[in-house]
Amino acid sequence: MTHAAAQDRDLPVISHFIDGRPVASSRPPFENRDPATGRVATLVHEADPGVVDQAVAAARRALRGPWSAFTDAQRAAALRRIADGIRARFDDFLAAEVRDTGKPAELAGHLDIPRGAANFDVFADQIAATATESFRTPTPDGSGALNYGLRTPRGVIAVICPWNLPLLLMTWKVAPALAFGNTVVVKPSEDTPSTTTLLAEVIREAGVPDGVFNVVHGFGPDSAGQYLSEHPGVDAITFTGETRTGTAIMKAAAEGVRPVSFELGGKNAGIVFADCDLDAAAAGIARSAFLNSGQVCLGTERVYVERPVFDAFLARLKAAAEALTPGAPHDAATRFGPLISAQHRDKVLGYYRRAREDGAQVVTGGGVPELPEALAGGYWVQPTIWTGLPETSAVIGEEIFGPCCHLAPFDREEEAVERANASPYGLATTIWTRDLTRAHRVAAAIEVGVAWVNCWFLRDLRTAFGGAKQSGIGREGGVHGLEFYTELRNVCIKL
Ligand code: NAD
Ligand code: 6OD
Repeated sequence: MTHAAAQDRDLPVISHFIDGRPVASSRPPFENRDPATGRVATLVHEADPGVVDQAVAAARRALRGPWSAFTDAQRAAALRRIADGIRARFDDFLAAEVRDTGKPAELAGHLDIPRGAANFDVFADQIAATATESFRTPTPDGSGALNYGLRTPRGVIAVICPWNLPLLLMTWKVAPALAFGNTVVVKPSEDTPSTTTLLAEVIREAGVPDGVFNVVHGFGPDSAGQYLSEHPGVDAITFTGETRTGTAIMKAAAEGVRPVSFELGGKNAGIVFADCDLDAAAAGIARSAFLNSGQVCLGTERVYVERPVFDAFLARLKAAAEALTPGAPHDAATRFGPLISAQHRDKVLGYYRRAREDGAQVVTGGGVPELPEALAGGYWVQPTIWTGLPETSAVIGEEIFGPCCHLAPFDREEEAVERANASPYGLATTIWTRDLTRAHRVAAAIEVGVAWVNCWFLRDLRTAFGGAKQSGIGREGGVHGLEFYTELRNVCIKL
C-alpha cells in the first residue's frame, strides 16, 4: 500500500521521524489494531534498511553538531521543556496511548503519561547532581598529580522498546540518554507506535536540535529492530522486552563489542506471611497481578501464602479479581483492559489451557469474559487465579504476561524463599509481613533487582532499576544509568 493509498482510508498514518522531519519508507505501511475492539486504528510505516541508515546517520551528525555545545544547564532546561510539552499535550498523549494499548484511560492518565513527563524532570535534576571523582596522587618528585574523571556521552544509542507501558518505558531510557548528551534512534514496539512519534514533535518544539531524537518503526526480525541493533553506526543498545529477544540483540551487539543495557522478562514471586495486614496484602497482590491486565514486567504471577492464612487470602484475592470487568477504555469507571494483540491473547489462553491440563483448580476466570457488542472483537481474557499446580508446571515456570497468578501454601520462611528463587528470572518480588526483621532478611535472600515490602510498584525514579539472573543486564535510574549512558575517562595531570 502506498502512503497516499493509506491516507485514503482516513486512518492516522504514523511515519518515521528523522532529522526533525516525518519520513516515509518504501515498504507498505502495516495495520495496527485497537486491542479493545480489534478494529484497525492506525497505519504505520515500516523501516527498510535505508531508513535505519538515515536515522543513524542523522543521530551521528547531531552528536557532533550544536547538541555537543549544549551546557549541562541548557540540556537540563531542554529536558524540562520536554516534560512541560508532554503535560501540555496530555490529552493527545492519552488518546494515542489508549488507542494503541486499549488500556483504561484512568490508568494511562495516572501512570503512563505523567510518568513519561516525570522521567524528563528527574533526569534534568540528575544532570546537576552528577559529580565525578578526583584524586591527588603523590609522585616521587613531590609535586604530585591530579587525577579526575571526565564523563563524555556514549554516542548514538539505539532504544528498543516494548508495548506494555510504551511512553513510560521509552522515556525512561530517552531521558537519561539525552541528559548525558547522547543522541538516539528509538524503535517503539510495532504494537504501540503513536506516543513515540508524538514525543518527537514535543522534543522538536522544546528546541532540541534536529537529529538528536529519531524514530524508526517496524517489527523485530528482518525489520527495524534487527536493522537497528545490527547497525555498525550504533554505539550502544538499551532494550526492554523479552529475554529471548535480548539474546538476539546481544548477539548483534557482540559485533563491534557494543555495550547493552537490558530490562527483560520476569516470573515474579509474591510472599504473604501470616502476620501481614491481609486486606492490604490482598489488595497489593491483586494490583500486582492484574494491573494493566497483567502486562507489567514487575507483576506477580506466583504467590506463596503462609498456610494459616491461605484460605482467607485466597477469598480476598478472588473477590478482587471478580470485581474486574471489561469496559470501554475511555469510560471513567473502567479498571480492566484487553491484552495487546490477538497473538498475545492466544499465548495467554494457551497457558490457561495448560493450567487445566496440568491439574490446576481454577479459582476464578480461566477463559474469555462476556463482552458487550462494541468490545466483542477485542483481545480480552478473564482475570484468573489457580491453585494446586506442581512447581514443575510451565504455568509456574514461564512468564505469561497476562492477568493471572497461581497461589501455593508454604509452612516455613526458608521454603518460601527457596521456591521464589527457583526461577531463571530475577526481576522483582513483593513481600507482605509486619515483622521488620523478617522483611529485611527475606528481601536480602530473594535473588531479584527490586524487592518491595508491604507495597508494589512504588518506584522512586532515582533508584536503581533492573533485573538479576535472566531478567536483565545493568541498572538504570538516577545515577545508576551513568555507567551505560556515558563513557568515563580518567585524566591524569602531572602537577
Ligand atoms: P519483545 O521482546 O517481543 O519486543 C520488544 C521490542 O523488541 C519490540 O520493539 C520488538 O519489535 C523488538 N524486537 C523483537 N525482536 C527483535 C530482534 N530480533 N531484534 C531487535 N529487536 C527486536 O517484547 P514485548 O512483547 O514487546 O514486551 C513484553 C516483554 O517485555 C515481557 O517479557 C516483559 O517482561 C518484558 N518487559 C520487561 C521490563 C523490565 O523492565 N524488565 C519492562 C517491560 C517489559
Ligand atoms: O517505573 C519504572 O521506572 C519502570 N521502569 C517500570 C517498569 C515496568 C515494567 O513493565
